[in-house]
Amino acid sequence: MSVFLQACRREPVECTPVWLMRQAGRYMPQYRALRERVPFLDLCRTPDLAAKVTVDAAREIGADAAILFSDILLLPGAMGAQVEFPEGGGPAIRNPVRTEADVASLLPFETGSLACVYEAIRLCKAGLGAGIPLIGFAGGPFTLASYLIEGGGSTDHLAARSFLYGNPSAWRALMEKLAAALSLHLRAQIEAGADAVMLFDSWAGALPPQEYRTQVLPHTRRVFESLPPGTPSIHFGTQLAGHLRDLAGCGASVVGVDHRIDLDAAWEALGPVAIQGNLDPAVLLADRQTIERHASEILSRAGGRPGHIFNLGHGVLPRTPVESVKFLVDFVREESRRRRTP
Ligand code: 1CP
Repeated sequence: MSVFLQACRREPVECTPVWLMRQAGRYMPQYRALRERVPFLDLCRTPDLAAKVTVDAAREIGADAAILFSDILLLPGAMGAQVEFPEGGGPAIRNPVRTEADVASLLPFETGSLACVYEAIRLCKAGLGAGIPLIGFAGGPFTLASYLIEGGGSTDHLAARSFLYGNPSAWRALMEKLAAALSLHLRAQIEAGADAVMLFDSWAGALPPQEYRTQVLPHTRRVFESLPPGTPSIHFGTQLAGHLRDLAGCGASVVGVDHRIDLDAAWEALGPVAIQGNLDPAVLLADRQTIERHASEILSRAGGRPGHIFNLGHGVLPRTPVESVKFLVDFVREESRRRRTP
């Protein structure tokens, strides 16, 4: 079995598995060249192109796992949100959710509307072979709700937070709709061949722990609990240091943490789950010695305990040199193997 899947199960491994969020993306010249010709959503919706981007990126950097090239906003799009990715700007939703009636008019998700995603997964599996596992994914309930309500990206998520406080029954209905859709979407990805699935609840840290615990987490847990038993699952979010004790019970086998917390402190708060993280993506803009020093520190904080998957604290930054990414991946593999050799 691959070191990535072993680590998801907290089994001992010969070296620490490593992959990077956004490992297929704008820091890669081949990706930028492809994007000159193909709009982002077309790329996501064309199975052979999405699969090629996924497989090429994982192979080029030597990652221990591939993540499907897609986007979290495809699912809201399949539920009636008019999602656009304007060139050079963040995503936009032209018909944001602002009232209880807007929530009611979101369509129930049918997997047939994202058949292109499942086809891309089948092609990825054929291209990757048995050696490199594939991660399928979706956005977490709070993060999807935030894009739907804000009508795009947001730094403070104020519209989403005030919707939660001001319309508790509509919020609950929205969470229920999203959780049902997420469960179907993730299960269809697993059926198509994804070896593990990940929920990116990237912005859930915007909520106070009490609200997160009561208004979001039960829905997240229901999604994870609906997956086929034994399927490795990852929950990721940023700025969740105050939520870790709650996240320990989210139902995922792995919790991804960002770089705003020490890995060992996070693991202590989480208890017996696997952990993924957590190098500051900005470290990859520095020289090799600096990359080595910071990656070593994370390996030391993991302390050789089973169940650590090395990753960044958030996605690879577009300015990152490809050579630095490859250097990091090789370094983590070699250094973690060296530390395990008596
Ligand atoms: O080429 C381009 O200009 C598009 C840039 C881009 C890419 C490469 C977007 C637009 N999405 C993606 C791919 C993507 N998105 C992946 C592919 C797999 C990988 O290599 O990791 C994944 C997992 C995502 C997930 C995603 N999309 C998240 C969660 C992860 C995170 O970064 O926190 C979020 C929040 C989005 C929304 C989104 N899509 C794209 C952008 C620029 C954004 C963020 C905008 C914002 O800040 O609100």
